Amino acid sequence: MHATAHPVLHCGKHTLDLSHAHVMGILNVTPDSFSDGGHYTSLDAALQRALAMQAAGASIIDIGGESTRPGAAVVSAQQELDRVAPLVELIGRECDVIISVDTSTPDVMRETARLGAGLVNDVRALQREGALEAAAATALPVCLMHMRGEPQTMQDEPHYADVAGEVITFLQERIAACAEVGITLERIVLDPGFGFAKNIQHNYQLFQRLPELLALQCPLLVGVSRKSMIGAVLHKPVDQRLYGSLALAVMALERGAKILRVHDVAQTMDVLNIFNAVQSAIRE
Ligand code: 7PM
Repeated sequence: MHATAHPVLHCGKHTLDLSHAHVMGILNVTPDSFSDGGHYTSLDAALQRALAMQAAGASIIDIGGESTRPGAAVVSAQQELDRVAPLVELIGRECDVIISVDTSTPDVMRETARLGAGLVNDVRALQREGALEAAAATALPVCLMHMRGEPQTMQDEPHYADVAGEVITFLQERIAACAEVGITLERIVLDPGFGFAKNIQHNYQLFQRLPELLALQCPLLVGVSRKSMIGAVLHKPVDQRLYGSLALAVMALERGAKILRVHDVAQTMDVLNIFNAVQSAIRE
């Protein structure tokens, strides 16, 4: 069930086996802590978090330099690289996980790939000038995420006639753009972009219709951990959204997601391992 045409992702020196689902742990890079190119204590704290996520079962660690959060300040390519490069180097050396770099910046894609990153995670789906070519040159897989506009303004009354249909059309167009620069389907991961230019109803409609995205023949990444779509239903602040996040994790797996982007790796691994136990019982 839900088999994509390509059962593995080749992420540099690592291979991600897509016959089962995986957890991508979020490594929060606080904007100020690496502005000097790598303060030892901040770098060490990040490494400790990365090691803990690896021990808890994460297959991928997602490192963000330029903040993708709504309303976040724009940083220069050099600032972004100064923040993220020391981490990619350090985690690449000390951990045995795939490093994903959350970036839309061509130079950051190129340089972090050189330093050992295994996945390009672009919330702008390679729409920035030169991003398609840079991603193609890395030879790494790319995660194409749906968003409309820019993080600063994307939540200003987004409107869709058919949110799932429009997300699918957008992702199809980005797949076609990738094909033109030689990024083929076996290098593409798709992400509907929960919380990006979508209101609460949009997010739940899209989540319900996640299986329709499987028709695009690429593995699906879902990032809902602690997001406002959970807060809006539960009326709970971000630090009390774990059970809501785990509920959506189960349902994302049921709907065919192959990568879950989460803050709480150990707890999500329990969900994933139970899901896998049920799945393998079905197949026997
Ligand atoms: C507010 C909104 C705060 C969003 C933080 C976020 C995704 C991502 C992010 C995602 C992929 C967060 C997000 N979300 N990359 N980067 N998919 N591929 O929760 O859903 O960290 S930022």
